[in-house]
Amino acid sequence: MHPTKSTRTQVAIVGAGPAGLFLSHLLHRQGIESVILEHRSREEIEGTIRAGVLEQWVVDLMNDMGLGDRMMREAHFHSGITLRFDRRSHHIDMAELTGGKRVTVYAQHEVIRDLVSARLEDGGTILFGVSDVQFHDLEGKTPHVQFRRGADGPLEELRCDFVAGCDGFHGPSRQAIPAATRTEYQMVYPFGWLGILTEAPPSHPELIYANHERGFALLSTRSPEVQRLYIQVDPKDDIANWSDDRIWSELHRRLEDDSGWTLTEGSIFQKGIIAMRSFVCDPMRHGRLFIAGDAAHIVPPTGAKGLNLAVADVAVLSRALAAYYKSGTTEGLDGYSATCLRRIWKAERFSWSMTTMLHRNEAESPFEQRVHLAELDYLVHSRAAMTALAENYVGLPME
Ligand code: RFL
Ligand code: PHB
Repeated sequence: MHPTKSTRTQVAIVGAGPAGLFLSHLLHRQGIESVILEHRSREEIEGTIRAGVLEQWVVDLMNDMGLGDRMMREAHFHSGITLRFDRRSHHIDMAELTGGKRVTVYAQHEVIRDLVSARLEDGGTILFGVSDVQFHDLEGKTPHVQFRRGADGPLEELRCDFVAGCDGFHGPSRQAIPAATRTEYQMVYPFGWLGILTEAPPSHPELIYANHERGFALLSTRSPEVQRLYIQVDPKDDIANWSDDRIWSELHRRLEDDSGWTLTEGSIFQKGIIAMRSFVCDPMRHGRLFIAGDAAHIVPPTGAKGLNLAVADVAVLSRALAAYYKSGTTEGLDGYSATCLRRIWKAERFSWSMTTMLHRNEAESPFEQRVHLAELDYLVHSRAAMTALAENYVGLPME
C-alpha cells in the first residue's frame, strides 16, 4: 500500500524510552534533526514504573544537557549501599571507594518526564500513539519507516538517513536484523521480582540488598513519602497470590537484621511481578539501522544497569552520527556495535554475578549456596573486592 503522506528527517527514532529520548536530545545538541515514533501515549510512558538508579555519568550528562534541575532537587543521593546477609549489615561506601561517585536514586519515569517536556519545549517531534511501524530499505541509501497515527490512521512514511531502533525488548527493530546475521545470547533465571510502591517514610538512608534463605529482598526509595521494595518470587507466580500482609511478612523476614532495625510499613498502591533474563544481540546494526537499549540487550535488575546501558549506547551512537554529519566519516558508525558490546558484556557479567550471589536458587546444591555466602563474606571484608563492586555499580568509565 502507498503511504498517503511522506515527510523527512535525518534520524528516525522508534521508541520514546530512555534510549530514544536521550538520543533525540544528544542529536539536537549537535544540530541533527530527528523524529521519535512512540507506540504508547505520553501518559503511559510517563506512568510506567521501572528503574530507579542512575550511574554518576548519567547524572552528569543530564546536568550537562541542562536537564538536571528537577533531578538535583528531588533525587536521592547516597554515598553507597548496604549488603545484608546472615542477619548482619555491611555498608559499601561507593563514593569513598570510587573517588566521589555516588548512587543516585531517581525514578525512570521522572527522567522520561523531564526528557519529554524539554524535547517538546525545544521544538522536537515526538509522535505518540503510532502503530504498524515497518522498516524499509535499511540496506540501501534511502531508508524509511512506515507507520500510522493512532491505531488506524492512514499509512505515512518517514524518510531518513538512519533509523535508531530504541523500541525495547519486544519492539520490532531487532527482528529487522536478518536472523542469519545476528547471534542472540540468552539466559533465563528461575527468579522473578515482586515489586511494590508503598506510602511510607524511608526505613533506611540507603538501598539494602539482602541475601536471605527465603530469597532475595531489596529496599529502595522514591521520595520522602513513597518507598520501592522488591522480593524474589517464582517468576510464574500470580500477583493475586500475594496479599499485602503476605508481602510485608516476607519483607520483614528477609530484610531484618540483628541490629534492631525495623521496616516501616505503609499502604501498598502498586504491585507486580517481573521475570528476569540476560540477553545480548550481536551485532546491533544492520545497514542504516542501529539498535540501542533493551532492543539489543537485557540485564536482570539486580545490578541496576538497564537504563544506564541504554543511555551508554545512544551516547556512542550520537557521537558516531555527529562525526558522520560533520565530516562524512563512517568510522564511528562502523565501530558502533563493537564499542557498545564491550561495555554491555561487562554489565551483563556484573548483573549476572550480583544476581547469582544474592538470590536463592533452589536448583543449586547446599555447597553452591554456601559459596555465595562466602563470596559475600569475602566481599565485605576486602577493600579490593568492594572497590570492584563499587566501580561497576556507579558506572564504568565511558570509552
Ligand atoms: P524501553 O524503556 O522499553 O522503551 C522502549 C519504548 O519503545 C516503545 N515501542 C514502540 N514504539 C513504536 N513502535 C513499536 N512497535 C514499539 N514497540 C515498543 C515502547 O512503548 C517504549 O516506550 O527501552 P529503553 O529505552 O531501551 O530503556 C531501557 C530501560 O527501560 C530498562 O533497561 C530499565 O528499566 C531496566 N531497569 C533498571 N535499569 C537501570 O539502569 N537501573 C535500575 O535501577 C533498573 N531497575 C529496571 C529496574 C527494569 C525493571 N523492570 C520493570 C523490567 C527495575 C525493574 C523492576
Ligand atoms: C529501584 O529503585 O527500582 C531499583 C533499585 C536498585 C536496583 C533495581 C531497582 O538494583
